[in-house]
Formats: sequence, C-alpha cells, structure tokens
Amino acid sequence: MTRSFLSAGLMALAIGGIGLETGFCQVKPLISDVFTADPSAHVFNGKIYIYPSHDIEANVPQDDEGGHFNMRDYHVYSMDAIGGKVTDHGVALDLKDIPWAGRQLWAPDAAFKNGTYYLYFPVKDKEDVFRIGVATSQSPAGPFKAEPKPIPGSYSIDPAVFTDTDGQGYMYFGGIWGGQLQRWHSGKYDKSLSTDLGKGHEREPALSAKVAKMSGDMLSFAEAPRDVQILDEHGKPLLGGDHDRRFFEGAWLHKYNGKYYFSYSTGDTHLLCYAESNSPYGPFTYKGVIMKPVEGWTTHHSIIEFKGKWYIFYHDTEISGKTHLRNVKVRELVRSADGKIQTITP
Ligand code: FUB
Repeated sequence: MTRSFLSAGLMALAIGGIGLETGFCQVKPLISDVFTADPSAHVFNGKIYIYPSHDIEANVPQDDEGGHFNMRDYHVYSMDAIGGKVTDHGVALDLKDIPWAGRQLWAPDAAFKNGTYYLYFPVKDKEDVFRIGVATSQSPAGPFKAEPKPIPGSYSIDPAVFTDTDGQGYMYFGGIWGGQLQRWHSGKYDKSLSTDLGKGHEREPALSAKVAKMSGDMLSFAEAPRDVQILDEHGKPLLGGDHDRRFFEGAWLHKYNGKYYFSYSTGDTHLLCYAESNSPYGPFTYKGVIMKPVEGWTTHHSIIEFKGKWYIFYHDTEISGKTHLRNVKVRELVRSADGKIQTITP
C-alpha cells in the first residue's frame, strides 16, 4: 500500500537537468500490491488524489481490441506529498453497481464542482459499445454512486475532464482501435467498420479526440462533441499516416501561463505528445514528445501542478512484464522558460 517512489539522488539530478533530456532517473512504482494504470491525478483539499484503472489477471486471451484489459472496479489513492505514503481508499466503484455496464472498466478521471466529486469512466455497455458514465460522491475518495445511464451522446474511451480557471468544465475523450472511435465516423456506431489504424486513410486528416463543454451539474454534455484538431508547424492538420504525432488515446488537458496544453498517447508508436492552443477547443499546434516509450504496449498519463511544481503520472509494466498488468509512477515535468516541455526518457 505504501511506497516511496524514487531513488532520490538520481531523481534530483534529473530534476536539476533543465534543458537536457532526462533519462537516468530510476522511478519506482507508486503502488505494488495491486496493478494500476492510466493514472488521472488531481489536487483536492491540498492532497493528491489518483484515479487509476485497476488491472487484473482475468485470463482473457489477448486480442486486437484489448479484451485482455478486463477490469472490474476502481480504487482511489491519495498522497500528502510526492514521495510520501500512498493511501488506498478501497473500492470506489464496482462494475456490478453500474446498471448499464457490460464489461471492461477502462481509464477514469475525476472532477469537483459545488461540493460534489465526479468520477467519469468508460465501460462497454451490454451491446459491447464503449460509453462514458459518471458517478458522484461527497468525498474525493469515494465510494461513488453511478448515474443510471451513460452520459447522453458519449462514446469511446478515456474521459479527461478539465476545469478552466472560470469554473467551466470540458470533457476530452476518445481512443482509436480498441477504443472504437473509428466506428463513430458517421456520428452513429457502425460495428461493420474496422477499428484498425485506418489503412488507406494515411493521407487524410487524422481522426481527432473529442471535446465537449460540460453542463452546470457536470452530469451531461452542454453541446455536441467537437473535434480536437491538431495542426503541424505549417498550420495543416496532422495526417492519419503521421503515426508518431497523431492522436490515438489517453487525452489530458492542462493550462500553464494562460495557454492550453493538450497531451495524448500515439498508441502503436508509444509516445506521449503535446500540442498547444489559446483556447480549450483548439485548434492545437503540435509541439513535441513529453515521454518516450515505456515498458509495455500502452502509455497513458496525467499532468498536475502541486505546491509550485509540475508532475506527470504515468504507467509502465515494470512489476509484471505483462502489457495488461501495469503499475503507476510519477516524476517531475520540467519545462524551459518558454513553456516547452522537456522530453522524458523513461
Ligand atoms: O486501460 C485500458 C486502456 O489502455 C486505456 O483506456 C487506454 O488509455 C490504455 O492505457
């Protein structure tokens, strides 16, 4: 349950290495008694809360759609300090308590508004279509109670809810391949469409993550989801064949010095990248790689500010060596004076 997370001396060197690529820092898993992944971190009431996926060995054979990621509940974790004790608050939400859910509780996120905490989660419904649900609690640690239906108009995976400085919430979501985003091409779910990487569409604009403004009660979308467009250095949309830069899954949004930073995983090329905009809706301009590939197929992260420093939470497969049994980690995110994020080599 409790781990200190790094080899302090080495990490201090890495943190001090502004302007250099970090690559020599040994970061330990934050949690080692269960497998955890996709960590969405937030600061609530002066503490860090982590909302990860809870990986289990469900003995489902690996398939192309991620059937082996067959998770059944969520735990919430908290920390008073980076490097301090990690507290497991127990089961925050169980699949059996979500009336509309079928299988596969994937990467969640959380938000707070007007005294209520919200847990957002993707799960396949009883027709095996990913939808995004929401559950509420009076405590950031849960337990959370799921709403009886998924968020109307929601689909695909990996919700990330960003609350702007004016209090307005936005949900970023979507994931290609196992996340089913390709099947929503027409606005309706089309099972006959392949979920692969869009062969034959390499020269077309890449599939986008989605963003929607949240309603005042944070339980629904206030508008139809829009595309999160990512442009290259010439102002042209990234193409489907640009596998090192285009969006795949695992969206996150943070604000730094008045600018919006959209970050995401490139999936099959295993990078965490980021793009910048003056608006939460984008368009975002591609800026670079935040983290090179970790051990394991998936890579997924969140970024928070805590006590004046910025941190990236992410996962790898250090403990198990298996792609569906992951462990979360944290390390400092370093920027140069112009806001550029330094690439991390895990
Ligand atoms: O944990 C299941 C899926 O793997 C997540 O939803 C993706 O982001 C990837 O990390």
